[in-house]
Amino acid sequence: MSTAPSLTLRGVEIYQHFLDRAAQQALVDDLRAVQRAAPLFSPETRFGQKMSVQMTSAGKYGWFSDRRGYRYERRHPSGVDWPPIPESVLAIWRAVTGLDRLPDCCLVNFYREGARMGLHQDRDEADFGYPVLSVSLGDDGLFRIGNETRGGKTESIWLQSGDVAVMGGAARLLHHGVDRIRPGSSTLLAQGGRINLTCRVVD
Ligand SMILES: O=C(O)CCC(=O)C(=O)O
Ligand SMILES: [Mn+2]
Repeated sequence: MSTAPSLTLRGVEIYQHFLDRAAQQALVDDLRAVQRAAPLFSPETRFGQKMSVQMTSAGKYGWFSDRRGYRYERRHPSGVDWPPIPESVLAIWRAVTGLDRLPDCCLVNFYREGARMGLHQDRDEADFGYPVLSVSLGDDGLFRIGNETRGGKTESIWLQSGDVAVMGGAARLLHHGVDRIRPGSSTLLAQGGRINLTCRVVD
């Protein structure tokens, strides 16, 4: 593990190949347990459209969306508590951010072929002083980074399995999204696809 980003794009710090194959595999195993406790679901946007990404969460809060809007919920839609954030994920947070404060939510996004995530800001949290940390596993994902305001020029980078990205400081509120994944680009996930973990301090 290194603690300096290998590249910075618009202030987003990207640690390429941060996790070796064994660490990626261990994370996938831990996430399987998370998904058993809190199965993946397909939320609706506040406009009533089903999102192409499936998700679940671990931690004190889970991120949720439906026609009432975007928000954090204390429980999975089934009514069960979200499972705790795996130690393997917290270890990445500690190593990269150096913070004592741990994330309240680890959102797990699963992208099958054709899934995408439109440009958005992460702004459902109370304190934007804390960074957002994201981990990529499985197939490559084309990550687009824009500006704090909507519109304008954007830049993209293919995030690969084992890459970690941090949006903090001046980059905390940049618009970002995933245009598409590259199916078959990784052998990590037996069923293919891409997993993204997004860790955030919520309260
Ligand atoms: O999948 C990604 O890399 C980004 C996910 C994301 O931006 C989010 O869940 O808010
Ligand atoms: Mn986001």
